[in-house]
Amino acid sequence: MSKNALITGITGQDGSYLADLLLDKGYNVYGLVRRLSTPNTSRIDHIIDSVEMLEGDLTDQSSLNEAMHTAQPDEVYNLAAQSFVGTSWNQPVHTGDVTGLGVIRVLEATRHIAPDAHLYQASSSEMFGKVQDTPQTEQTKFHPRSPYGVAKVYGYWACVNYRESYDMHISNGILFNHESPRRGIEFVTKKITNEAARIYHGLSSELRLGNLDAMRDWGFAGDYVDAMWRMLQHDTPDDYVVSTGETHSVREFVELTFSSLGLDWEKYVVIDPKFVRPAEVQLLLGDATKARDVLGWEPNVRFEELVSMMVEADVERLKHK
Ligand code: NAP
Ligand code: G4F
Repeated sequence: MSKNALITGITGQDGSYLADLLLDKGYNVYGLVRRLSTPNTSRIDHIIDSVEMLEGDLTDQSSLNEAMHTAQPDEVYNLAAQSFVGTSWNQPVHTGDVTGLGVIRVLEATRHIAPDAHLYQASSSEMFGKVQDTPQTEQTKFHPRSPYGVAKVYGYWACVNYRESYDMHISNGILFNHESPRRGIEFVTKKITNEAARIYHGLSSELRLGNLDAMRDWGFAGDYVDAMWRMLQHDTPDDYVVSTGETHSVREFVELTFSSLGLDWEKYVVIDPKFVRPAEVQLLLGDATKARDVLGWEPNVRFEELVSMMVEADVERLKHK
């Protein structure tokens, strides 16, 4: 019989790739969507008739309980969050409510209504923040550097606590940055490829950025949702770093993007203090040995391929503008 999966955050980048993956595997997929004045389903329009949408919000316990009752999930993927680090300084209380306390609400709904479900929590390498070891592993101490990072640490420990308190099958994926053509426009990779494609088509003349020296371990979202699924198939729940093991600066991302379009980035990029953060995560580099050894997971897409995939998608999308 087909399994039921409930995905919170199905309209986001990862939710859309995960829904693709689970439908391919024959799951019945339920997606939690919040009420917006204009529906925001562009990333899942291609599968909209194959998923069941349930209205709900991570700040509203009763809607989560209701969604859990309807979906009767075998697997719960908690991907919903206020996920943009920059915004978390402007909206720290909202970020804490959704990204932190929201996890407890999902855990409570699962504990009372689907206690045998396997649950995935979207934890983040932002928890390492001011890194204490390099590369970062499951043993590296957390030192978050933003209200978002702080909220993710709360969510992480809430999951460990529910696993230990109630013997529930709960796993944290400590995912490093992962990108794709479906990435939100405010994140630096998509901002760069989108604006470079606009410059290439003569639609724009500059790209305003903050700290070009920040280093990130960037992977492909399509590879990372497979790691989420593998965690929930394992007999025992656990916590795993998911990363490529390569790190690159924002500057390198910019250079590669512009050079692939035959453009000199230095003519277009303007440093704007508005995009410099109050506290920065300078270096992220993950060691995913445990995920490889225990789950058999490996990333397929590497940095150069990721950049060209995103550039090509944006050039094509903007071709007729
Ligand atoms: P995303 O594209 O920003 O998607 C976030 C999703 O959460 C969207 O579907 C959004 O709905 C939903 N959401 C926001 N607030 C909500 C609320 N109050 N109630 C219900 N749903 C709400 O993020 P992503 O890149 O797919 O990331 C997925 C998860 O992984 C997030 O938890 C993120 O923090 C975490 N993570 C991401 C990365 C990464 O590099 N991508 C790395 C580590 C961890 P709307 O469409 O209505 O806005
Ligand atoms: O693309 P970003 O906004 O991603 P960030 O802050 O690393 O967070 C992402 O990855 C986390 C995993 O580590 C997730 F948990 C989180 O949800 C999100 O998906 O910024 C990347 C780097 C930062 O150092 C930032 O300061 O790029 C730098 N940057 C420089 N100029 C910029 C800009 N970032 C943005 N968004 N916009 C700029 O103009």
